[in-house]
Amino acid sequence: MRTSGGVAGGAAAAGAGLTVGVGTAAAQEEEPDWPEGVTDAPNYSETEDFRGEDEVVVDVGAGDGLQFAPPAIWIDEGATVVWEWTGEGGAHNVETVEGDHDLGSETTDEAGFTYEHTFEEGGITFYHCLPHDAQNMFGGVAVGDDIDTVEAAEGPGAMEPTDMGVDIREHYVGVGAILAIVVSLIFTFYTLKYGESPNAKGGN
Ligand SMILES: [Cu+2]
Repeated sequence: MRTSGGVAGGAAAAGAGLTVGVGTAAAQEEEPDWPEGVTDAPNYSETEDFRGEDEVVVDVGAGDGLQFAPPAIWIDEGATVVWEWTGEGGAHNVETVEGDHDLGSETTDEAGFTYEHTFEEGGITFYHCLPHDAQNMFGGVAVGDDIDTVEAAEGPGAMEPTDMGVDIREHYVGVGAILAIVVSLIFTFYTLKYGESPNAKGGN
């Protein structure tokens, strides 16, 4: 029958509407608006916020030896970052690719070697290890509160369509599903009340 088909379709649409609705409820927080390379670092999942601290240590040659860790940090103006070589992964350096701060260490494989930079000015900088640029040995430093930010999911468990570059208009799918339910219910109601054929319309 047409009417039962309409109800079943409405129920299926209701399920889709609920799924999208849950997605929009995910907690959001601010992240620096990183240049594209920073988030391509193999160990990047989110920005680590070290605001409030005077000094932050970043390992050079972390993970498989070809990573900075943590790869993306957010610090206060005036804070110092100390890059510390692990000795793993061969010779590395720290060098600005683009951004507001000039970073440039020597290239070495010496364990315990350090390079430090005090970030007096606000801004965002994307840096890399030149010998391992092809391996995405990338990092980022965001400084101060006066920087461009984007909304980001908190934690790796909160990946939602909107955080993966899907347009916000996707949420209209949920609204559309609810409208479809309402329309099919109204259709069902009128079909049941007034019947399906003109012959039935007159009643007894
Ligand atoms: Cu390297």
